[in-house]
Amino acid sequence: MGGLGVVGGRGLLLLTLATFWAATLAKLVYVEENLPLPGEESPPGSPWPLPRKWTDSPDQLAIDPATFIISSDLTGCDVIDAALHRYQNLVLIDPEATADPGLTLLPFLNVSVTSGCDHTPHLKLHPDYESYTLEVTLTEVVETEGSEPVSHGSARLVSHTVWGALRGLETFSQLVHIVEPENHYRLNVTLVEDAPRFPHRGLLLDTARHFLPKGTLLEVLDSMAWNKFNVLHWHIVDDQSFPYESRIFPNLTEGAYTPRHVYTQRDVMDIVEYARYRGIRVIPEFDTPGHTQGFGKAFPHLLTPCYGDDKTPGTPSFPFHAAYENLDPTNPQVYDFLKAFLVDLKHTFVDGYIHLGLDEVFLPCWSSSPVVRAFMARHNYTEVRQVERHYVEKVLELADRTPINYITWQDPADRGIQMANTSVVQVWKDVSLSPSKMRGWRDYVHDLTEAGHQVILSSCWYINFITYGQDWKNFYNCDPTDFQGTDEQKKLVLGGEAAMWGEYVDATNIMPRLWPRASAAAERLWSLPLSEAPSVDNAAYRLDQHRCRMLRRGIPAQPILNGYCGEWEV
Ligand code: CP6
Repeated sequence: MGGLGVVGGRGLLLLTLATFWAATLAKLVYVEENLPLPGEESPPGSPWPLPRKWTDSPDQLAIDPATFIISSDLTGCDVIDAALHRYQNLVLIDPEATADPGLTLLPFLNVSVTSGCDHTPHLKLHPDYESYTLEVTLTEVVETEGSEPVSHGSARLVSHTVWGALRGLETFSQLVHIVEPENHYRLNVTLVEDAPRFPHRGLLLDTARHFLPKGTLLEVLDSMAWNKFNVLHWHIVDDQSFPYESRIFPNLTEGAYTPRHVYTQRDVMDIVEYARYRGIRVIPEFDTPGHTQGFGKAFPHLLTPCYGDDKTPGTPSFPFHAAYENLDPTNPQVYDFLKAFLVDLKHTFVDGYIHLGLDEVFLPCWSSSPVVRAFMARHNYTEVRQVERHYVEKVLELADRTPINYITWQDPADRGIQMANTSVVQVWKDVSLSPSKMRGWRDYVHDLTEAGHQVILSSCWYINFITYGQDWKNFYNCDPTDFQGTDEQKKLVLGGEAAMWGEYVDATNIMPRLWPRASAAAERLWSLPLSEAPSVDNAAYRLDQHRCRMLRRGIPAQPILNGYCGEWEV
C-alpha cells in the first residue's frame, strides 16, 4: 500500500499506478514460471487442437525432402489436389532440413476418401463429416529367409469426406517436426482417430470498423485451417462503413470509408473460393435494423430519423446515438430492398446460411418518431417492442421465402420470437453486459435451448478484449455445454465462435491478437469437453509449440509466456 499512498487524492494517477503495480507484481510471479521443458508434457510434433485419440510411440521415422510425397487415390478432385500441394509444402517447410540417416524413411503419405469428391462445405451435424484416421507405422520385414529384417515406414490417412481429409492432412503436417541443431525432419510412429466435437467452429471478423485487405483475410483463412476452424463469420458491414459491393445495389459502397476500402464481387468470390479449398464456410452478416448507418449513406430514405424534444427529425436528444441509425420498419421499400439483397447475398456467398444480425435495436429512436407512432396506432401496438417483433418476423419470412437458412444474434430469440427449425441463435451476452439483470451466458444458453433453439456461443471468446497475463486460459476453460440442462438441450449446442470485433484492430495488429489466443477456443470446439481434457499445463506446452509452428508458417502469432521458438526464429 506504501507506493499507492504517495499519490493519494489523485484518482486517475492512482488508478494508473495501481495498474502498474498489478502488472509489476504479476511479472514477479511469472518470472519463476516458464513453460514446461520439452518432453515434460508433450513431445515436439504434438498436434493442436488435440485429436480425440492420439497415441504415439517413441519410435521415429525420417522424411527425405527429395523423395517424400503426399498422394491420393482420389484424383481430379480440386479440393484434394490443392490440399496435397499445400501440405507437401507445409510438411517440407524448411528448404535446408534433411533426412536423419540413422532412421527409417517414411517414403509417402497416402490419402483415401471413401465417399469421393465434394465441392462446398456445409453445416452437417454428423461427426463423420470431418472425421479421419491417421496411421504412421514402422514395420520390420524379413524379405528373404535368413536375411536381416528390413524396416519400412508407412503412413495412411483415411476419411469419409474430403473435409475430413483436410483435417487429417493438417494433423499429419503437425506431427512432422524439425530436430535442431541437426536440422532433421522427424515424426513419431503415431495412431490418430479424430472427429470434431462440434460442427460449427467459427471466427468472427469485423471489416466495418476497420477495413481488412483481401490479403489479410486470406492469411486469416490459412491460419484458421491450421486450427481446424470451419466457419468465417464475416461481419462485413456496420454503422462505420459499408465495404461490400453488391451486384444489384452497387451504390451501397457509397458507405465505404473510401472507394479503395471496398470488397468487389471478384474479391468476395476469391475469398469464398479460398475458404472452400480449406473446408471453411463463409457466412456474411447483414446486420439490421440497427447498425445500419453505413447502409444509410446510399439509402438515407430507408432509415428512421430520430426526433429530439423539439420534434424536428434528425435532431435526437439521446447521447451516444446518431440522428439516423435504424431501418424504417414502416416503409415497404425496406422490405423490397431486403428481399432483393438476400438473393444477392445468397448467390455471392454460396453457403446455406446467412447471418441476419437483429441485435441491439435502439428502440427510443423508433419511439421518438411520429411516423412509427402512427404505424403503431394502425396495428394496435401499445409498445415499441411490438414494432421490433413486426420487423423481425417480416425479415425471417423473407429469408424463408428466398430461401436461405439464417443465424441471428440472441436478441429476438430472447424475446420469444419464433424461428425456423434450421435457424441458429448466437449467444453474445454475458453478466458483464447485463449487470442489472445478472444474466450470464449459461442462463441464456439454458433458456434458448429449453425453447428449442440451436445455439452457438461467443460470450466467452471475445478475442478483441485484451488483458495482461495468460488470458488464453480463460478462453480455454470456457465450455459451451457447461450449463444446467438436459441431454436434449446440450445436443442443440452446435458450437461457437471466437469474435474479433474491429474497433481497435486492423491489418497491423490483427494476427498477433488472434493467434494463438483464438487457438484456445479452437481446441475447445474441436477436442474433448473440458471435463475430459488433459490439464491446462499440457495445453500450454502444445499451444507454445503451435504458436511456434504458426510463426514458422509466416503468421506473427504472439508468445504465451517466456521462452523462445528455435534457431529459425526472426
Ligand atoms: N457490433 C455489433 C458490436 C457488437 C454487437 N453487434 C458487440 C457489442 C458488445 C460486445 C461485443 C460485440 N460491436 N454489430 C453485438 C453482437 Cl461486448
